Amino acid sequence: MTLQFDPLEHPHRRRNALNGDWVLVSPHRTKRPWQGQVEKSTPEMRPPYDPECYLCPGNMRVGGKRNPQFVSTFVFDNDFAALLPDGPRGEVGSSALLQAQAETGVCRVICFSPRHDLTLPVMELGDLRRVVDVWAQQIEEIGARPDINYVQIFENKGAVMGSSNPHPHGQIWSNHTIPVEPAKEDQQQRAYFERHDRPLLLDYLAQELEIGERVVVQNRHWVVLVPYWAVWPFEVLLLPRRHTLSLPDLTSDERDALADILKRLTTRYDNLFETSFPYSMGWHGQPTDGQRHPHWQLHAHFYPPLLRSATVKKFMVGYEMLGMPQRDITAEQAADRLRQMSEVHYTEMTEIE
Ligand code: H2U
Ligand code: ZN
Repeated sequence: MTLQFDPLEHPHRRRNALNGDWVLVSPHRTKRPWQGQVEKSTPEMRPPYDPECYLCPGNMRVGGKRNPQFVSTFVFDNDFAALLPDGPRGEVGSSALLQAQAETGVCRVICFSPRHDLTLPVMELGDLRRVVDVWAQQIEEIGARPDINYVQIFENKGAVMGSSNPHPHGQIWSNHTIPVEPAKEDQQQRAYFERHDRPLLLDYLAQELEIGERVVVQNRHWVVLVPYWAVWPFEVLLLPRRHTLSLPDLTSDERDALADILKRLTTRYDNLFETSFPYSMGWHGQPTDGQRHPHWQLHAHFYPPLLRSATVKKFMVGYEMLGMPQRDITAEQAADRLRQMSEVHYTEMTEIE
């Protein structure tokens, strides 16, 4: 008897159309992953101002510089930058096996708010809109430099993701060369565009909207979905509906809608395990080499490590380091779970007696 392949039952691998990688999916391992108690952690109380915080207004940073009394967002050059702007150019390649290239770039830190106790889901929409504007403005400003060809904006949230400070902040690292992940996406999107004359992610979004089962939340300009090829338990992709190459191209209305969807997504995230949900998120858009890259479609990735509770997280070890990434809970189950979440933040819910 030959068995019919059922992706809801049988181990399989899925291809990431955006970067060309594969992920192993083992749905049979957790038929009912949501049984059992979800541990609740007591919400961490933070003061609106922390005299010890190097990101709070008016405070001294580690390098000896003092932050201004900023009232909305604040951007500064990273005091411990991983890339430096004015280095030499050059290559050494004495053998095919030993190659190096000089790399230069600009690294900055963005404070999302002067308030030490806030996070994206509990910020006001108007303040989130300012964060969107700063992201766009920074890409424009740094990307205009002839020595910078890619600007990577990201946020590491939570101690498990290596964030050094709970004050709401993100980072910018920008390079002369295009980093590995966007370079893979560039290649896949370019190949698809050459073949189909349509941006890969626009076609992908159309299919996902038609199927519906991996869509988490949407508004007039944006869609959040758990990608078919997701590796992290509650990984999502945030996509504009319109063909958009880069954050600075967003209209004012699209930026307002982005603030809305960011708040709604991150609120759902926090509500999942009633905790400040950790993740690394970041924006991918076209390179800033001065050319137009119509095969590109702007998007953000959210990669959260939590699996079952505020304390059970996924580790990329063993087979995943040596073979390929693997997941038990399927993308469809994760999307369903996120769809069920309230858009009222758990810290702001009033108990019904
Ligand atoms: P993370 O929370 O993701 O670690 O980001 C904080 C960044 O802030 C980090 O890259 C920088 C670190 O280099 N930093 C400063 O620029 N000045 C400081 O006084 C402390 C930390
Ligand atoms: Zn602070």
